[in-house]
Amino acid sequence: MPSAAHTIPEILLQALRQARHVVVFSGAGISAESGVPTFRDAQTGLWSHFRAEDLATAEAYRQDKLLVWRWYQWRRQLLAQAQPNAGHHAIAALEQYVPQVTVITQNVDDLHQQSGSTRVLALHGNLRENICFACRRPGQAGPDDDTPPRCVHCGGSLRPNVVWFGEQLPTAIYRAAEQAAADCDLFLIIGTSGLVMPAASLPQLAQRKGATIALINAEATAHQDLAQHTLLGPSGTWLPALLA
Ligand code: BV8
Ligand code: ZN
Repeated sequence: MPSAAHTIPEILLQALRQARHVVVFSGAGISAESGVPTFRDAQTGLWSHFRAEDLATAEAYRQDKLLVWRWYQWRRQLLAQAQPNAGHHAIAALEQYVPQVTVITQNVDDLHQQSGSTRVLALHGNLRENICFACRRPGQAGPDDDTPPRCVHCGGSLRPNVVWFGEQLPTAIYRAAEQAAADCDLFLIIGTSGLVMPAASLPQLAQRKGATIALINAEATAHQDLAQHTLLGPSGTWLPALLA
């Protein structure tokens, strides 16, 4: 439970109470306490064992389909054990007393959706889904498929339905995210290093439009100078205290 050290500034609580539209912008940090490794945390970050450029790109898949496929299958196995944590649940509960809540997530783990949030804009896709590398139509794969199954429509190989580096974000989803950032009164940045574009430009858009910005993260990040409020520490502790 939150200790006295996790005292929320009264002015932030007031901004939350008065908010008509709250945006929650999340990254891998919000899922860390669910046991899903983040990308850049030194001790557990996936990238610390691999290089993003070697794995999360279409070029990497062309170069070494099995390596990339098996990395994603390994991540899906981790995800199969993961449950939403107190931070996800606090965000879902927000909908009971804020007229409009939009979750914009960079994560591909589906945990916001599983915790009950009803409006989730998944900018980078969904690790649980597969599409065909050639025709991009949906395809089915099982946890034991250690080679990418074939597309039933065109015979191409399946790939995870995520946005790789160098690939465009889904246009309608990103446009909805920009509209939410421009419309909201309160923009909460949760568990992201703020390095990946164009997602990391959304907080600036919210700030330009006059929203109150609050940041919750285990450590300082690039977005800190945008935030009126910075709460350093685990989101699984701060969010229940903020949204209780
Ligand atoms: C595009 C899906 C163009 C795949 C992901 C040079 C400069 C600027 C940009 C670029 C550049 N070179 C290339 C680019 C563009 C590139 C980019 O931004 N690169 C970065 C690395 C510099 N972007 C792209 O390629 C994007 N596409 O630009 O397309 C285009 C345009 C038109 C037509 C065609 C093409 C696509 C980007 C999407 C990439 N896909 N994911 C997969 O999952 O495998 S991004 C990946 O990183 C994840 O989605 C992840 O969410 C995301 C961001 O990372 P974070 O979520 O922030 O996670 P991270 O580990 O970094 O940080 C976690 C934080 O949490 C830490 O601060 C930690 O302290 C904190 N934390 C940890 N535990 C806790 C906690 N906080 C609170 N509580 C805790 N318990
Ligand atoms: Zn196909």
